[in-house]
Amino acid sequence: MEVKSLDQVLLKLPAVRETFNGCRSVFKATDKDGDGLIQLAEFKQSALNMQLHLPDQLLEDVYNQADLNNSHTIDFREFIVLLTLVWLLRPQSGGEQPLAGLDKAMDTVVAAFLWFDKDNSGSIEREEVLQALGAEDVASSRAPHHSGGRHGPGRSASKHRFQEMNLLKDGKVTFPEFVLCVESWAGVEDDE
Ligand SMILES: [Ca+2]
Ligand SMILES: [Ca+2]
Ligand SMILES: [Ca+2]
Repeated sequence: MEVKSLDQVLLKLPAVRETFNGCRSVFKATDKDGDGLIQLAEFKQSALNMQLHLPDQLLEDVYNQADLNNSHTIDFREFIVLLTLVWLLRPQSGGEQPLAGLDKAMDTVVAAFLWFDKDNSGSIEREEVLQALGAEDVASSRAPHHSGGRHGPGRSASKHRFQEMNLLKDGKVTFPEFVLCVESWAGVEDDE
């Protein structure tokens, strides 16, 4: 999928929400001790069960990247981030694909990230959000089927969206942070 406008992403959010919420059963199955959090050992065990064949060190890196609040445990929303990272690293050939049910939702998330990250730096900077949403304004005002005087998000709305995205307040949004943002936009909660 190639993203051409933010609207395209927004339209897909209900499907993304459904897919992500469908991961609660995977979360529960992974949470062997039932404390509502995924510990590193639980994640490693499920990686074994999924036959991901990823080195231990990589699993730990991915786990730490998904642990966005540095609590050393993974809650449900972080678990989706974890699944996204694992999905990116999944084996591409042979046999049954683990996490194949996530393909469409993950494609959307990745395509949306790439659309924002204009300079391919691997993170979304403030200017890129303004640029992406600014271009959106121009595109929607030029659109011939302009219906009912709908205006795209203005510059202040763009700023607001970035602040919402910029969880760690360090001026850029990394991919794991972006996944958490998409979850917020889609309305995915920690609890059912
Ligand atoms: Ca647990
Ligand atoms: Ca955490
Ligand atoms: Ca960038």
